[in-house]
Parts: sequence; C-alpha cells; structure tokens
Amino acid sequence: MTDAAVARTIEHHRRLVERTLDRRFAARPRRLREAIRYSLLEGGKRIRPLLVLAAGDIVEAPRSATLPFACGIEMIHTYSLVHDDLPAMDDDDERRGRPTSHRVYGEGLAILVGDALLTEAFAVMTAARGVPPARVVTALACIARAAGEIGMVGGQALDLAAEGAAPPLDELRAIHAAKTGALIRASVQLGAILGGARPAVRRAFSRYGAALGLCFQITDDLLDAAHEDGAGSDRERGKATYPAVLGMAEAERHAHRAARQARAALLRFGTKAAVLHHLARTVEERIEKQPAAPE
Ligand code: GRG
Repeated sequence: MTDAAVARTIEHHRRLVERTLDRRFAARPRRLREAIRYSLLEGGKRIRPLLVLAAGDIVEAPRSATLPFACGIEMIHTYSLVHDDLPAMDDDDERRGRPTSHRVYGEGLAILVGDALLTEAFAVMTAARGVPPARVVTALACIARAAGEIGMVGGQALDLAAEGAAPPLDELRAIHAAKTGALIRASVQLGAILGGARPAVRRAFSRYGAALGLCFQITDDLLDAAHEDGAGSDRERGKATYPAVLGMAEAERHAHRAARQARAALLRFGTKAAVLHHLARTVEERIEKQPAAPE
C-alpha cells in the first residue's frame, strides 16, 4: 500500500465513524442531546476507532462487527474526557480546541453526558453483526475490563492518588498502562477478537497496542510539558508524568523506544499492517511538534 493509499483509507475510516456517530443521538430532553453531540462530534483525532478498524481489516473481521465497536470505544473515550475535565478532576476550560462541556452546559449536564455516552456505547456495540455472538460477548468483556476498575478508571484513581508525589518509573508505567494504555490496547484487541484471530496474532496485536499506548501517553506528557504556561499544566498540578520523572530528553527516548516496539510487533503482518504502521508513526511524530527539549 502506498502512503497515499494509507492516508485515503484512514480518511475513509474517520468519515465512516463520524457519520455513524452523527446519526446516533435522539435523546430527550433536547439539551442533553445537544451537549452529547457537542462533546462527541467535533475535533477528536479518532485514534481508537481507527485502530479498531485497521486491526479488524488485517484479520478480515466484517465491518458490520468492527464499526459498532469503533463507535463505542470513541464514545467511552469521550465520556472519560468529559469527566476528566470536570472541576472535581482536572477542572479544564478547553478541550478539542473549544470550551469544555461543563463550561458550556454546566457540571450536572456534563456528568450526565459522560454517563449517557458510557451506557449508550454498550448499546451501540451490541449491534455488532456478521460474526458469531460469542465473539461479540468476548469483545464486550474486553472493552468493559479496559474501561473499568482494572483499566482506565483504575488508572485514573492511581493518577489522582499520585498527584504531588514522584512515583518510581515502574509505578508511573503502571498508571499510564491502565489510564491511557488500556483503551488503546483494547482497540487493537477488539479487531482481533471480532476477526476470530489465532492466539499468536492476538498476542502480537496486544504487544503493538501496549507499546503504542505507552508512546501515546509519553508524547502527550511531552506536549503538555513543552507548551505549559503555568495554570492547568501537568507540572502545576503535580501530576506524575514521564518528563517529571525522567526529564524531557530521556522521556523522548522512551517514547521512541515504545514506537519501535510497536512497529516490531507488526513484522509478521507485512504490508497488511500498513495502516497500523502509519498510526504508530503519527503518534510518534507528535514528539516533533513540540519545541526542542531544553536539556
Ligand atoms: C474520568 C474515568 C475517567 C478517566 C479519565 C483518559 C483519562 C482518564 C483522562 C484524560 C487525561 C488525559 C488528557 C490523558 C492524556 C492522554 C489522553 C487520553 C489524551 C486525549 O486523547 P486524544 O489525544 O484525544 O486521543 P482526542 O481529543 O483526539 O480524542
């Protein structure tokens, strides 16, 4: 696949997900629907749904099964952002280039937006068709674990508890693996599960997803550290981040190493994995978007 063909595939997948999400919400009262649409439909990079579709394509999972999961995982991700931005958590004013949901709609409605997105995500995912029902059940269990107590929510709790402390590297890694990594890893695993992939393939996808999730979180930390202007930054909040624990230059090296590990996990798939390669490059290239490391 040429670079242009990969870019076209990704754009096609992104539009497909956005069109499907756009058709979805009919909540009453109207204000809730408006707040859900505001939070979900504009500005996200859609990395997680792109991973579900790309991984599913490698193992020939039907689109009728992967698309509902791609949409569901984006809804779960968006719920986590809306709740993370609340005054009780990060108290952020901006998200995806616009005022956060609670700034526009108030805290109460923003909590309900998150609740609705999380719950509806499971309704959307149960609409998966074209594969044996047992695979859908396994995929639902996979995403529930990744989003819940031992995944994203657990990671967020560990992150809150670590504020103001400087955890050792292995603890920081565990926080990141749960808070951000679990959903990214699950995105790739969902494709494999829905395609009925063999265990060796599932293990390779899982290695790719874990390494990509780590690279993603480190680059996010690096971007925050490079652009920080005091108020609201990770440093100001005393967040446990890679740059805080390792310094900028070493954190960058860790991000590149994780990207290399992600690519290495794809070797067995050859050119079939072109889109996953491209997505790993996109995440890694975010490092170059920050000003040069001061060390
Ligand atoms: C509140 C249950 C609960 C969990 C929150 C993921 C998370 C846990 C908080 C987000 C905090 C944060 C900004 C972490 C850095 C990594 C991250 C998830 C960035 C945002 O994801 P992107 O870059 O966002 O994929 P877009 O807007 O492109 O979808």
